[in-house]
Amino acid sequence: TDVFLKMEALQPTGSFKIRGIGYACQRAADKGVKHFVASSGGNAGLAVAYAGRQLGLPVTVFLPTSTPSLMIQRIKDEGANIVVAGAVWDDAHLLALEQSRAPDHIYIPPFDLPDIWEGHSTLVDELQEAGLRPDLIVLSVGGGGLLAGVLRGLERLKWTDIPIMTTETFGAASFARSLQAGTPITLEKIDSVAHSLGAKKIADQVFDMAKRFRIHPELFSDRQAVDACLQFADDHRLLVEPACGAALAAAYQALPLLSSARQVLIIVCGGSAVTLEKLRDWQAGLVSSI
Ligand code: PLV
Repeated sequence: TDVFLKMEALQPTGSFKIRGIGYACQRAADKGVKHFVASSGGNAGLAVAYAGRQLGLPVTVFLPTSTPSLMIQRIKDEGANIVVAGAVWDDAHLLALEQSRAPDHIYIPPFDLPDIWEGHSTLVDELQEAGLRPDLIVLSVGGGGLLAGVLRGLERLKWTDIPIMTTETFGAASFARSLQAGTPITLEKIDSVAHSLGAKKIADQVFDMAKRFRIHPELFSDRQAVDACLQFADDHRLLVEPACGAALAAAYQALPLLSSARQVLIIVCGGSAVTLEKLRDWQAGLVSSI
């Protein structure tokens, strides 16, 4: 199997988020919006802060208390105002929505917005430009924005036969559990070090889009996701979050679906809320692989 890596970790702000969020912010600025309000587990907020600075507009980011201080600092360094509120992203989201009702303000959510999916879909156009038509795509799912973008891109190219392996951790499995239930369900809590996958519920529209595709949901333990990040750092000299480690774990665990494919594309979605020390601490504190 040839494994190709789409290195979204190398984007400005360290994740794929700037594709869709940059596009959404640019469109809003063109329409005369004067202030961006965001909620985020971290990476989406960093992307909004970056886009706001590029566009010369102020940004306020609502973050849950689970956001690591290094991420808060990174967002501050982009010049954004920060409000830390609520235990998980869903709480921060409700507060940000409220705040964005002010005149000329717009709410930029982390994943549930068609403009964001449109921006993310450019990732698939780049595959075509590079002459790569994979026979399996592996990607992580939080609220489903990355998945929606990829599905949108595949539909545009009429590549809808390409199967998708979605990866999550057991404690943030809102998409896999929803597929099982046949309807989007809300998790009672997020229980994973993959904080960036921590949306309690997948976007409804994304769940509906996914029905038109062959989706193979896979779940990994936090330990497997963290181990994959550390292995990846050794192999490719690049740090990524456990949210991304979940996708990498599919390869490091050599899942049969990957071994039977000819050309696999793994989206290395990245994530800035990570240090080598943090990964090592997690690894030391987590129970062995399930
Ligand atoms: N993170 C969102 C949602 O958090 C955020 O606010 O930053 N990989 C990384 C590194 C991410 O940061 C995210 C999303 C995902 C994967 C999942 O993307 P999604 O939400 O579009 O499925 C709660």
